Amino acid sequence: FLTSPRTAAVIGAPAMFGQPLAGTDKSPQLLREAGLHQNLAALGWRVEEMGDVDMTGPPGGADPAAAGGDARHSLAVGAGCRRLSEAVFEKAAEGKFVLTLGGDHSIALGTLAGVLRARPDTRVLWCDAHADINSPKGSPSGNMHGMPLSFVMGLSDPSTVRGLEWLCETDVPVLRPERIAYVGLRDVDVYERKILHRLKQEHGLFASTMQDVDRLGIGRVMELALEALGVTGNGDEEKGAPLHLSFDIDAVDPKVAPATGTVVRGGLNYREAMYVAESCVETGRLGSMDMVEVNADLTEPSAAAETVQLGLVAVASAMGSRIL
Ligand code: 6HN
Ligand code: MN
Ligand code: MN
Ligand code: MN
Repeated sequence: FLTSPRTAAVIGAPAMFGQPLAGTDKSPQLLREAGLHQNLAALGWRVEEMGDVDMTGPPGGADPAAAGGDARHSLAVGAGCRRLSEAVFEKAAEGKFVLTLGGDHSIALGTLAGVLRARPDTRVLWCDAHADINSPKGSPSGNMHGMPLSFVMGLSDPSTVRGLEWLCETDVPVLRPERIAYVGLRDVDVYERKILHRLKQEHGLFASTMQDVDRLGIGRVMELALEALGVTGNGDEEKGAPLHLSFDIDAVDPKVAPATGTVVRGGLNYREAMYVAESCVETGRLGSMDMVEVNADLTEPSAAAETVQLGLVAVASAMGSRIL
């Protein structure tokens, strides 16, 4: 699927309407300014910078706050994600590695729609403190960064949400529960718990928690996750399914990654976070990645800079950075 294996398309998705706190929209630029391109070039990548997708709202500029209710700002989220999905689709179809810089996690609605359309066999590693599988009705907050998987997995009907109609009109295969694996979970809502239990029982969904990391260690957890996804890869580029890594920085412990909007204590430590990225690239199947939920406006500058740096290093790890 990577016909242009050493070319990485970098797409900025400065989204903030999937949650209530301004600042996630600045991250693509902060990650670039911190040296993203130089890092990727040093790893041997040819970098194709696509700039930022407009994530602000529907064409014509209707008030993004006007739509929503159970799915807040759905017009803005939907319109932005539609544009993002087109950009991701195009680059994935060209056989390039697609790196998308969020933005809040609602952008995964766009990245996954694009990558699944181009590479229907895609498997997803979801590294997050949260399950992001709420339906508009089940969500306690109405924030769409907690919902992307519900739509991409066909659990909520996009045609019922203003701004998301395009998702059913486009030829995007549904992401089946067997094709997603969670790592880092520790804050799951009541409704989400029901869904995860059902998907686990009926489809063998792989949903690991921080307790599993405690018990088994990150090495075994990642081994099980990738095994469940069927991407234990032996480096054979011809065989096996592509892998997408959706990396929510709040998967990492707030002591290490404080600059994010929904902090939950008891997260991955620095090395565990790197290990997640490293074991993804080691499959030889990783073809796309999201780096999301960095919000440098929420802490004092040095803590924010450290979080941006962590995001950068996680991207580098996922894109082949080696200790030895
Ligand atoms: N994220 N489960 C909570 C909600 O509001 O639905 C938190 C979601 C957080 C989403 O961090 O990407
Ligand atoms: Mn998330
Ligand atoms: Mn999260
Ligand atoms: Mn099934």
